[in-house]
Amino acid sequence: MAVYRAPPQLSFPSFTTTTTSFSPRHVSPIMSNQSPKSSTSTSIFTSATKLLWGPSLPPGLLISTARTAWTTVWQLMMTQLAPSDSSGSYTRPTSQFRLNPTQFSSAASSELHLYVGLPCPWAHRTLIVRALKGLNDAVSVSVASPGQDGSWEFKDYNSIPIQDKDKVIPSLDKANRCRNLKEVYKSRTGGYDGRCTVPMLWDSRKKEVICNESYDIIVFFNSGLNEFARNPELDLSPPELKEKIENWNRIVYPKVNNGVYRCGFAQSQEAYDQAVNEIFSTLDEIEENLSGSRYLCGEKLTLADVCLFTTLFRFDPVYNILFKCTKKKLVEYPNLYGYLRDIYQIPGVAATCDLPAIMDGYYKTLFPLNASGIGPAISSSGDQDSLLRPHNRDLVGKVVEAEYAV
Ligand SMILES: N[C@@H](CCC(=O)N[C@@H](CS)C(=O)NCC(=O)O)C(=O)O
Repeated sequence: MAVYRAPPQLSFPSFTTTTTSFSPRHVSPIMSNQSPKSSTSTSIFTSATKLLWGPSLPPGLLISTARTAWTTVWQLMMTQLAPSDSSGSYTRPTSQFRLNPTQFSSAASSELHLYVGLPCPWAHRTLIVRALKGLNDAVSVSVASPGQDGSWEFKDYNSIPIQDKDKVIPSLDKANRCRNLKEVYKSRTGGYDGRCTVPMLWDSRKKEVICNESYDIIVFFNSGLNEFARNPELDLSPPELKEKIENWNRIVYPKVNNGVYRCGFAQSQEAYDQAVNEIFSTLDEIEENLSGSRYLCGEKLTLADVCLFTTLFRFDPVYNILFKCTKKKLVEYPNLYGYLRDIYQIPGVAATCDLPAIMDGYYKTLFPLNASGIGPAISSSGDQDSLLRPHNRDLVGKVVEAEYAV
């Protein structure tokens, strides 16, 4: 397992805007509407401005000064939040701990523990495959929350009554009792001072990071732990579909999964234009495919669907607004929106989805994109209850066959 030392990059939970911590279970999914700026601080600010510059300040000067200052600070923050190339396109740092599941033969001698954060779409993949394969007992989980200093930290939510025992909720660190994820990474044999990302698969026996790349982890969960799985017969990457899955991954990862980040973190108009056009031309292509196919690769749910799902789930409430993926809303794509509901309704999946935590994670954490910290009201297409409406996707592909049979 190769370990690379990357410069510390702040990619997801790196900026916070308020000092109040937000419990997803105590507020509605529509987010708190409180601005962090109180009327007292506003009036102090107004008085200070008048005192310093007087009422006669030429507005042009104020605006151009503020614009220059803000743009400079914004660029500085964006460099930290989202490393980009010379054209202003976001370049995602590579994961440091990779896993080749075929080479990992010591599952029986390891004690597997998964670190996740609920807002993170990459971590969400691992929770879904863990749930579908019935690995909840074999792989314990700790759920970190975005902390005030931008790192992932552990908070205790045990006092909140939860009806669904499989519902994944923020927690303390159950494997290492650390206060934050950085401490866990640091405690590995040999130490560590690179990016501390979720998801991260940990071996509690050897005190070692097994992997922090989501796709490697879901491949491993799908086929590497069947002796411990409650659903060993479920194969989300059957040999006959492997090529199709890889083809879809080659499109969906850069253009959609990472495409939304390339859109939201773009630092030039050109970079944004390219990313946004690629997202929507790909969604158009998928929409077309889903008119005759229940899932991406046919009638069976595969790893390619899991990867697409976690981005689609966040699309209307987050990416469409915060990341300016605005050409269309997902709800305007009938097949994609039905497909989203179809997967959401598969037993086990909804328990891994937490819209309030997602809203909180994005709108309050990504400071350079949303300095006020205000969360928007979301349309009903984005809320979790509307995803329970019938989808009728089980008929897709079959209607055509029936027509031919007549
Ligand atoms: N390629 C990684 C990406 C993981 C990732 O970027 N996770 C973000 C949260 S969405 C994170 O933990 N960022 C923390 C940081 O960069 O400090 C994967 O697919 O697992």
